[in-house]
Amino acid sequence: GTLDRIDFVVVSVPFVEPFGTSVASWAVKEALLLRLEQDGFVGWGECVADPDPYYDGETTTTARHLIRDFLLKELEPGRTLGEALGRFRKVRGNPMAKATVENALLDLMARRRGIPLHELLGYEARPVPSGISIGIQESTGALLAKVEEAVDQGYHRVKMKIMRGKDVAWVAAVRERFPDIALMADANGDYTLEDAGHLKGLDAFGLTMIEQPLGYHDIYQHSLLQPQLKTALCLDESIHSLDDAAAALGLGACRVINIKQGRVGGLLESIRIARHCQERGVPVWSGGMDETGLGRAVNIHLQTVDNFSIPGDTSETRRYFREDIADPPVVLGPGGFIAIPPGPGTGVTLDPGRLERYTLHRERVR
Ligand code: OSB
Ligand code: MG
Repeated sequence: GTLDRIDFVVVSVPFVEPFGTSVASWAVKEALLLRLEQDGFVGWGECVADPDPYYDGETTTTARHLIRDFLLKELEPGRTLGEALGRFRKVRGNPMAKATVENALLDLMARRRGIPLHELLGYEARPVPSGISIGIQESTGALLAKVEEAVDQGYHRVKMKIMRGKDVAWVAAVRERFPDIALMADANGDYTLEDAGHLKGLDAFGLTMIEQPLGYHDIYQHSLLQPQLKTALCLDESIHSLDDAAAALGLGACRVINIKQGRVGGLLESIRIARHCQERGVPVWSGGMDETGLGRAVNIHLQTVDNFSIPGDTSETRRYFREDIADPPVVLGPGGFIAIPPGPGTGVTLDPGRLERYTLHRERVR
């Protein structure tokens, strides 16, 4: 059926502290939200693009353009959800924009049916493991303090950001202090193949994986690096679709894939990737994009899918925001696990007062 109303809301929610990678540092979470209303039901989608092109080429502004001028057109009355999403194929690239619309439609559909998102996708609820991604720190002392806090809180795995000049010695310091934790490192593309010898130095620390050491769009050079390392490589930035994932596995470029549902065009493509990987014995995990509670809930539902067998970037709300726009907050339950928010759709609701407070821009599309 037709949608009664479509709105964009751009929010800017301050982080508790800036989040730094090898490429950029963000002090606030700026996100494009899409609101779809039909017959009194409302579905929301959060776009994972940043306002800048420093993690990926898409931005909140390009996503707004793609959604408004190209993707929403495909949601014509009489078309099923599957038909409409199939039509998105003719729009090249822009998976983050596509995922935003898909997420909002799936949330709307699940709410109409009165069922949780994971059930709409066909998966059963289960407790989701926790993981934390610790940004680039000023000193190894500061890093050790962050890791200690995370370990005390019961996180199942710790990911530390690395970059040139803050890598082997920093991982060594963490590993020496915490010999038994599940630890991994994410370089966000800071190295080249010429650094292979240096990166081999990371093999000594029993990392569960090294995420995206080489170019942000590269698969081939990772396939040359992987055989030189004992440690499994994991691709993040380079994977935008099932085709990319198939290329990476076919070339032996990695032994793990980070699925960020927003980066690969949505939940349905994520499930296709998870299956493809499962058939080849490659585990996947759910990467985060520092989402608000809305996008984080989507990632939690996704982790009910088979083959999400490694803890992801799913952390407590309080680690990102003093005040979030969504309820309920994500908290670590018994054993460090996270419960799926109960209720229809994503299970989270946006608080009108907080949404208003953090809104930068609103646009009624239809
Ligand atoms: O590379 O995984 C990444 C956040 C923003 C952009 C890129 C990345 C990240 C994270 C944080 O690592 C994950 C999270 O806690 O949501
Ligand atoms: Mg990453």
